[in-house]
Amino acid sequence: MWGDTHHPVLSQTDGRYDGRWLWINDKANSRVAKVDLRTFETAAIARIPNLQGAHGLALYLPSGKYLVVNGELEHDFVNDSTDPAAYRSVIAFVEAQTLQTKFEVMIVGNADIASSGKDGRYVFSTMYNTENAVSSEGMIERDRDAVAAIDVPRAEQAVASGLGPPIHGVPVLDPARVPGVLTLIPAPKNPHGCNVTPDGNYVMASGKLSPTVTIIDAHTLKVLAEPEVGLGPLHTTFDGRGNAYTSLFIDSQIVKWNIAKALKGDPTYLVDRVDVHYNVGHTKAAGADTSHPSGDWLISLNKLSKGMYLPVGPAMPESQELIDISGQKMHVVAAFPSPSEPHDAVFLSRQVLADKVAQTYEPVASATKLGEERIVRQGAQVEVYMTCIRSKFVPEQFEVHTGDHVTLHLTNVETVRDMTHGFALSDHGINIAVDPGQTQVVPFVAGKPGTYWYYCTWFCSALHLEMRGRMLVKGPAEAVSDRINPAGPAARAPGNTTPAVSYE
Ligand code: CUK
Ligand code: CUA
Ligand code: CA
Repeated sequence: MWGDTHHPVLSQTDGRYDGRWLWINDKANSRVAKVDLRTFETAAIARIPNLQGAHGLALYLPSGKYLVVNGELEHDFVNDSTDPAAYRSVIAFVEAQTLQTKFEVMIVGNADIASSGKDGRYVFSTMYNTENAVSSEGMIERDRDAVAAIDVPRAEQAVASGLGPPIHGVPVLDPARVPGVLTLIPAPKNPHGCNVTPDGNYVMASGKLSPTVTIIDAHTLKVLAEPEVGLGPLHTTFDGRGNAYTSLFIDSQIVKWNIAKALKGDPTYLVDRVDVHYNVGHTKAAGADTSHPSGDWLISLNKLSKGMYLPVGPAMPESQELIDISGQKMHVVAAFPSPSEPHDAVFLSRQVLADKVAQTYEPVASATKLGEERIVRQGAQVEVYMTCIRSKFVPEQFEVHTGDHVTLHLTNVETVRDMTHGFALSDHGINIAVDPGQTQVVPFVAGKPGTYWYYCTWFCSALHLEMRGRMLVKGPAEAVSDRINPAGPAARAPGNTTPAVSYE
């Protein structure tokens, strides 16, 4: 029920963000998720076979056909042994819309961060453990590790001609048997960030343990230059005007440098550096993953805040900073605390979303309509079809037996944007939000006999507190009724003589 998410990726059409989908990795559970930007809700989650530690994530460009998912953690996925000599990893190609894993490329070592070329040929991944070691010391033995370049059309051909024997249902290409599918480009030392420039010409591998960024030609795969940028370079982003911005974890800086000058060996390639607070990890400029960055803003996602904010315990809030990059010099314009940890970000103009985001949910065919609320009982299976609208649940009462398997189908019949209602059920571990037009389905087992109130947990009107109802749990021998409660003043408890108040 939880994930370790790192890297959000936005869908693109013609080299621009199109505001439709966002994908994100779950490192801990080897999964990817797809978020529908009409609702900002998760539309699908899929597990990737053979892969452990789904880390780097990139969209294969320009088609957007695949997500490239990097396996960071080596293991023996062929025989499930614990023998490190058999440890391998995979870079998975997952169909972006269906989340089906189409094929994988096996690597010795691991894959860290991913980025796609722009012409449909190569995708790139940094590898910090070419040693294939299992200890921290072992992983930093070599002075150079690698950037992996996968020739995607070559891999597709190989899969089509049966060169990828299926492992756990997925064709896996072994580069030892399929020449040309994988090229390893040497890069120092435990390289981390992997970022293709907006024009698709270069891949930047940020050195991490080396104070350099390795510039690789994205077409010929040759190393072109290795400019020094500062200590602990982690990620590089772009303004579309020929400048790169690299985060420096150890120096706690963003450094701006000119790509053409660095390639020519012009010593004035460093343009500007700005202090951030503190220990920046990812940095992202607006639109930097597209072919058309907007070149105006950059965000610095900082791992530590070192006392910038209120002392709220041994753990502190972390920090993010917004930086104006529209001019020659960078300017930090805002810093704000954020929960641990602000990892990576994508950055798009709100205009892109303006005509995409839904005002309310389109009711599904199975949505309960006003007046059609009901209880459907089959033995110990009980379906409760409920509606909610300001400020009432219907039914306000239903009966079940202890131990019944109850499924609540709750439809919010509001037609106004932002009129969310919540539903919490006492002592049953349930609290959900239901947005306008949305139907949520919640299964649970009825607890011991007694009265359990459910109540709205989203402050929705002056009658928010009154928006509540009862689940009456009966003993096994007691009769239960399928009648849903009478509405209005008649629902007063016997003996209560206070007249009902009516609200418009
Ligand atoms: S990567 Cu995932 S652990 Cu996003 Cu720089 Cu840090
Ligand atoms: Cu509905 Cu509060
Ligand atoms: Ca290494």
